[in-house]
Amino acid sequence: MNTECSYKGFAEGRYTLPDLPYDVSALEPFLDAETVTIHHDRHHAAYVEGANNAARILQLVAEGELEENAASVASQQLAFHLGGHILHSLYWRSISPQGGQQPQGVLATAIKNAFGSYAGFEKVFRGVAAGVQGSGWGVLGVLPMCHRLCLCGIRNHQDAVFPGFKLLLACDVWEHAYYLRYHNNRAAYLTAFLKQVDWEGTEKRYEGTCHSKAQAH
Ligand code: MN3
Repeated sequence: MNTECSYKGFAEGRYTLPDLPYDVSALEPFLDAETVTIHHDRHHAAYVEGANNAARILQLVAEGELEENAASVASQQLAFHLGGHILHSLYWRSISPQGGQQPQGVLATAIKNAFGSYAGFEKVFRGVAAGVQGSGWGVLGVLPMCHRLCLCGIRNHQDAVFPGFKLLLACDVWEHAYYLRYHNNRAAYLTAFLKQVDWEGTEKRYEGTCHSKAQAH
C-alpha cells in the first residue's frame, strides 16, 4: 500500500501520531467527541507504538542483538501496526466538518469511468465496506498497472489488499470507529460517513497520483 505523505506520521526516525486536523467535537453529529478522542488518542496511538516496536525488533535482528527467528513475527506485527497507522492517518483526512459535497473535476471523471456514476460508486462502497468480515476498512484507491479507481475491503489493516494500491479515501469499519453512536448498525455509520467525506482533499490526493490525468481522459 502507498499513500500520499501530506500529513506527518514519521519524524526523526520514528513513526509519530499526527494531530487531528479538527477539534474532537467538530464532526458532530456524525461522530461524537468521545469516539473521536478514544479512537485517535488510544487506538491510533497504539498502532504508532506497535509499528515502532516492530521496527525496533527488526533493527535489533539486523544488528545481531536478537535471533533471526524474531524477524518473521516482527515483520507481521509491522504490517499490522504500520497498516493501522497509515490507514488511520488517512481516515482523519478522509472526513471533514465541511465534507459532504460530491466529487469534482478529474476525480469525478475517474469515478464515472470506474463505477458508471457517483451513485454506482456509493453502491459498491456500501457493499464492500458493509461486507468486510470482522474488523477492517473500506478503501478507495488507484489500482497498480491499470491505474483505475477501485474499492477494496481490507481485513484488519493489511489483509486482502494488494501491493501498490494507492490509497485515496479510507473508512474505518472496526467497531471502535462507530459503536458508541451507531452500536452494531454499520450500515447507518456508512451512510453518515458518505455525507462527511472530504472530496476536495480526496481529489488532491488523486491528482497527486502520477497517472491520474492520463486516466481522466
Ligand atoms: Mn480504528
